[in-house]
Amino acid sequence: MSIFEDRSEKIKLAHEQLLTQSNEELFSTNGVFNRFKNPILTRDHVPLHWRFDMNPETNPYFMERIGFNAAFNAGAIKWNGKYVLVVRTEGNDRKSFFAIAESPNGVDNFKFRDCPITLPQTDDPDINVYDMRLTKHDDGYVYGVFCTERKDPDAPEGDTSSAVASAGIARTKDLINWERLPDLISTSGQQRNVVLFPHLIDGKYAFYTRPQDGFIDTGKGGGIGFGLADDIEHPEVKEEVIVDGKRYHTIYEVKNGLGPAPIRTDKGWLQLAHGVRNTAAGLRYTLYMFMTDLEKPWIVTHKPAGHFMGPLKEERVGDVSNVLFANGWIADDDGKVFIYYASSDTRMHVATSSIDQLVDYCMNTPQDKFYSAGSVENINELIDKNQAFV
Ligand code: M1P
Repeated sequence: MSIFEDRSEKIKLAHEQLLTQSNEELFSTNGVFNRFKNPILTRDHVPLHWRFDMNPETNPYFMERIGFNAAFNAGAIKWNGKYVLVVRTEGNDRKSFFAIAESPNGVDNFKFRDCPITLPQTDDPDINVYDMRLTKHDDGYVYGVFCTERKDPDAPEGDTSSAVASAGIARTKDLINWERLPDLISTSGQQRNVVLFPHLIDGKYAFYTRPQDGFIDTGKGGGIGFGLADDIEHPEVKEEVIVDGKRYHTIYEVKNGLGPAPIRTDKGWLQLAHGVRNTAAGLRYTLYMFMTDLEKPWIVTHKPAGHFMGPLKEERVGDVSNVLFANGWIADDDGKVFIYYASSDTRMHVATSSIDQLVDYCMNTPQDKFYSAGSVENINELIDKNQAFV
């Protein structure tokens, strides 16, 4: 057997086993959501024909020609009965791009489509693109709003790191052909974590934003914002109100950002976001939830204290360790919710819950009182309430 045959056979078999491996729901002590045993997507799920030259004549050692580093931060949508993720796929060359992976049940058997998405460019080409949020809008399009990153034109000579982040927008009616619209114009210097709301408000397109002064530092900007744009084909948000600001000594003290487009419930909009705090070991990203008013989705009505989900065990380690990030979830008609989250900028996972559980979590978890004494008050209230039951 030739080296080519030996290696290609082994690699194809292992790949097939990985892609068809079933997942297992884990018992959850918190009762709010259930994690699953295996990540649902990793760099090893990337199709072999993106990686290897399959011709024994030109690749006798069956060596990898293009390497992939990570598969994470995926937008999500239910499409033709399938659970579809638009995955931030990152090559060894550090460039991210979008690729669709789909599963019949939402928790395993995710498979990438044959080719990545070919994203049309604006006049100012993207250097890097990532973190697409998908919104099925009333206007009949599915919108993908994502971060487009370019070199900072004002960076001093020799500074080859400074970048500018903006919100790129593409739309599709079939998840195959994408039309690129101009990038969102807003009042702040930079934007990341921008999400399109699914309905018009006062006849306008509504965006959740994250105004920021710098590429990493949100500076005096920051917080999850909200603003309206008259025209999606020339999108400009002239005014942003802050929906949920950053605050001293919280899990979102450094910055925060909305995750996926919100889920409508009869009690309000369920919102999933990430918060970033400082630690001696660097930044820590966790997920948190809140609810906003049905008619005024920029007004927070309920907000549990602290994080909803933090990085655990192997989730804590990766390219950017101690990070959970989510920009996709799917609510099924029966109320089941699939939360797609990435760990440490490396791999994708799923957790399941239900609209009822998430609403209950948001409405009945004590709110943050912002002092240790307030936290003790919350605990004592629960202890008192439990007197008759323990
Ligand atoms: O590395 C963690 C995350 O950092 C950024 O998020 P934020 O803008 O809130 O800091 C994003 O680049 C995100 O992709 C990444 O997961």
